[in-house]
Amino acid sequence: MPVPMAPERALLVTVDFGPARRSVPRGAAQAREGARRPADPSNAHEDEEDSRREEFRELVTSAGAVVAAEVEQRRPKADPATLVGSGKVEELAGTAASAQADVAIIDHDLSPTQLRNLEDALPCRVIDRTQLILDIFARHARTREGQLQVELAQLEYMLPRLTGRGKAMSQLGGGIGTRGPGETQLETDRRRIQRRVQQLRGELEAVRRIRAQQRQRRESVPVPAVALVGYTNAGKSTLFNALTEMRGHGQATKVLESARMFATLDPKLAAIQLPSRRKVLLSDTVGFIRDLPHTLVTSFRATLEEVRKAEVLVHVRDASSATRDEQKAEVEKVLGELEVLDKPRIEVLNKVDLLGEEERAAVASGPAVAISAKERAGLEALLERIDAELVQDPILEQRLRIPQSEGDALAALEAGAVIHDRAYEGNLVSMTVAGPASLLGRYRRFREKG
Ligand SMILES: Nc1nc2c(ncn2[C@@H]2O[C@H](COP(=O)(O)OP(=O)(O)OP(=O)(O)O)[C@@H](O)[C@H]2O)c(=O)[nH]1
Ligand SMILES: [Mg+2]
Repeated sequence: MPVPMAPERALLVTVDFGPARRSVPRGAAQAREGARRPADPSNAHEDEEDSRREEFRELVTSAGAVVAAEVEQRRPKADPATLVGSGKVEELAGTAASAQADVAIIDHDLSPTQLRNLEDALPCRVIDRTQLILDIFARHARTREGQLQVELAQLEYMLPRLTGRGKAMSQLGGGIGTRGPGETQLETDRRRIQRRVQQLRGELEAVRRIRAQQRQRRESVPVPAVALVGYTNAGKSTLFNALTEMRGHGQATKVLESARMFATLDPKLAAIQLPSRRKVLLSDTVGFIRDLPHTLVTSFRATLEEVRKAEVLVHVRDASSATRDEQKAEVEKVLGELEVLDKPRIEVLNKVDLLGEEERAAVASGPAVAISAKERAGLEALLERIDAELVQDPILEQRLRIPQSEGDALAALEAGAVIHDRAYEGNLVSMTVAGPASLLGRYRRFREKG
C-alpha cells in the first residue's frame, strides 16, 4: 500500500496543434475574465481554449495533485519524437526543475517513443492524458467490476510502454499513473502482465455474468429504464439525487455529487415514479470527456450497459460551460460508439441558476428542458417529458367499474395510475383511469362496456 503523502506537484503542459492564433493583447483576456460568454464571437475560440485549460486543471486536481507550473505550446503539428518542439523540451526541463515538479502532465496522448524521450529529458516522471484519466478512474472505482476494468485498462495501456521507463519504475506506488497495478506489476516482465490481463478478463467475465443474471431477473418485471448521460461534471448525480428524493421510494441512498471530475464510475439505479404514476428505473452513469481514450470506452462498455438497455436517454448538459457545444458533440460521439443514437433522447440544460437573465430566457425558449438540479427547478417539466417519450407500456385511458369489495385492485390502481371522475353507484365505483397498459391489462375485467 502506498504511504499517504503530500500532494504531488505537477507541471501542466498544454499543446495546441491548430493554426496560429490571432494575436490578442494579453490584457484583453484578463479584461474578459468574469464574463462567461464573450460578446464578440471572434473571441469564442480563446474562450474555448481557456475553458479547456480549466478542464485540464480540474482533471489534475481530481487526481489529487497540485499545479506547480504551467507551460503552453502552440505549433502547427506534433513532433513525432517528443510531441513538443525541442526548444520546448528544454524549457520544460528547466521549469520542472525550478518548480520542483514531481510529474509533468501532458494534455495530449503520447506515443511510447514520445513518452520515453520526454522522460529522458525531464527531471521528473511524465504522464499523458490517458494515464491521468485512468488514475482518476482508479481512485473513484468502488465496485469490483469498476476496479477490474480500470486495472485492465491500465495494464493494456502500460504494455507497449514498458521498456526503459526507469523513472516510473523507481517510484513504485508513488503518485499519479503509478497507482494500482503499478505497485506490483511494473517491475515484472511483460509475460506476467499478460497473464494478469488474462486473469482480469476472466474475472470480469464472471462479474458480468452475475450482473446479466440480475438484470434478467429485473427485466422479468417490465419497468422501463431511463439513463442519465452527459459530460463529466454536468450534474447527472445531482439530478439523480433530486429526482429520487422527489419521486423515489423509501429512503434511496444518495449518490456522490462532487466538483471533482469522474466522481461517478459505477452505475447506480433507483426506481422513480413519473407524473402518470408509471414507474421507471433511473440510472446514473459515468461521465464522458473530450478525447476519452478508446481503450477506456471499450472497457467501460459493460458499465454503460445501462445506457444501451435504456428506453429513453436524458442528456444532461452544463448550460453554464463555455464549451457546452463542444461537450455536447463529444457526448454524442460516445453515444454513437455505443450505438444508441436512435433511442429517444431528451436534452436537458442544467445549472441555469448560473446564467444571466438574458441567457436563461434564451435557453428557456429553446427545445431543451431548462433545469437547475441544485435548486430543484424545472424537474416536473422534465418528468413530464420523460413520460411523453416512453412508448413501451404506454399510458391508456379507460372507464372502469369496480366492486368496492375489490380492495386490492382499487389500491393497485390508486398507486399506479391517475384516477378521475370517481363516482359511487351502490357497491360499485366507476371511474376514469389513466395508467400504463400493463397495469390496466390486469383489470380489464372491470372495463365498462360500450
Ligand atoms: N450551480 C449549480 N451547480 C450544480 C448544479 N447541478 C450540479 N451542480 C454542481 O456541479 C458539480 C458536479 O455535479 P455532479 O452531479 O457530481 O456531476 P456529474 O455529472 O454526476 O459528474 P461525474 O459523475 O463526475 O460525471 C457539483 O459541484 C454540483 O454541486 C446546478 O443545477 N447548479
Ligand atoms: Mg456523477
